[in-house]
Amino acid sequence: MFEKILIANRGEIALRIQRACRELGIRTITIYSEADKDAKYVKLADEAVCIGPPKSSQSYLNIPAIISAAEITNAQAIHPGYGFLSENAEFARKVEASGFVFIGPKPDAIAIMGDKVKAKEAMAKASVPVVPGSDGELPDNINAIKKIANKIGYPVIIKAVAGGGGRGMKAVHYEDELEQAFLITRQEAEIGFGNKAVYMEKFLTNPRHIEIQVLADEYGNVIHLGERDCSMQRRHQKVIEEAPATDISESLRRSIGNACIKACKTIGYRGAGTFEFLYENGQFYFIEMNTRVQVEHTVTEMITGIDIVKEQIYIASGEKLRYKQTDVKFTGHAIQCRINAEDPYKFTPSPGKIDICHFAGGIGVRVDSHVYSGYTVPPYYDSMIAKIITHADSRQHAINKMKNALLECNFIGIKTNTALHLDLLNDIEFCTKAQSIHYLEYYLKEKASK
Ligand code: MV4
Repeated sequence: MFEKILIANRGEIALRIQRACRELGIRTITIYSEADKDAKYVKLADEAVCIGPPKSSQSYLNIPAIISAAEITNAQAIHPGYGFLSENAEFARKVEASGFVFIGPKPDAIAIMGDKVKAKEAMAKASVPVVPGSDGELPDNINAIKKIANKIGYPVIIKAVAGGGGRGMKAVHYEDELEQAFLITRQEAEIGFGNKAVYMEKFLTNPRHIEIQVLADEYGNVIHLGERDCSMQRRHQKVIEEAPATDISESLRRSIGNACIKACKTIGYRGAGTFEFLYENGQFYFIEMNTRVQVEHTVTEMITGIDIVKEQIYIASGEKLRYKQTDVKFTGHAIQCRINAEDPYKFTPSPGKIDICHFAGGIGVRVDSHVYSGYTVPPYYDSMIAKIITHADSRQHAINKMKNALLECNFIGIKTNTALHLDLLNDIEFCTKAQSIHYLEYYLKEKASK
């Protein structure tokens, strides 16, 4: 096992990784920008290295600065967390070339999954169900593109090959919108990702977002940890996540889980990973794979009792997977609310000093947060300041527990979105049946018009 790990991230995930390291007896090195010098995990770290000014491009995205920090502190491994450099194949390569272990997949696997066409091809080959679409990248010729769209059938969606997470995509309902959408998506892809390649898929109009968590070791052992429903989102920002997903039977979970396991074995995947699917009319359609630990990994941890971050570290240190599929048992229901420093209805960021910060407690209540009374939320980064997770024997009991937990929380000095969460948890539609990826935006529009 490692003796010393550098955590190349900030916020709650930096603290989450630090906790896992501590429990494993590993010393932690934290890197931080000037804006994060007062963060809790910086104060708690065994060593902390300031790597630059607040702007991410000069700190958390600054590869040479991070590698230098690892060198001067004699780190053995680097955990990238989520966001920032976590899915940057070049970073993973440089980490390895500098003699450190990258706590994540092999750089080539990150690169393949970063190319959405290659990812889909790899999955289709491993018989994971994918969204029907173009055979790879779209050609330049508009008539050829029209033919492809006709074959798929409208509506279709054009997506950037280098995109993902909702950036660089456009739905097309009629042929006369096709050329414009193609040109715009291509231009946005070129500007946003430096790669103008785009591809086409059948546009699913009312799907749910359901994803499968996997763990794979270096030796070809792979398990799945079931699914999460992440349909409650606004502008591609998830708001509430839960596990298990409503209406997914044990046999459907097993079959989609096994398909993901087979895919991991086919591509030689290593580490924690998530298969993102759209789920519509009882069918799963693969869209993307995330090669990092995710914000919502927590709900899976609660229902399986498996510490995903610790397992990432065990896998990176070369250990064999410590669980077999038959060891994985799903217990109860977990739900997570992302607490953001923002206006609950206007969604404008609300950084600044938290004069008083009080969190909830009790059985089945988990709080993952780096903030405390007197902490100042910097304006430079993501507005998420905490994750509240509840776990109970049923979905409704987890919801009830969450409502209590949110009422117990108190943040004075900044605005947070707890009121929005409470509204949703009291919404009969949310509570009684599974909703699609469009529900939250529809709900907010309805609410605003009343
Ligand atoms: C889609 C889709 C409908 N049909 N692909 C958005 C994020 C990116 N991961 C993929 N996304 C979508 N791809 C097809 N063929 C609808 C979305 C989508 C979405 C997906 C997941 C969660 C929220 C979403 C919100 C809007 C659109």
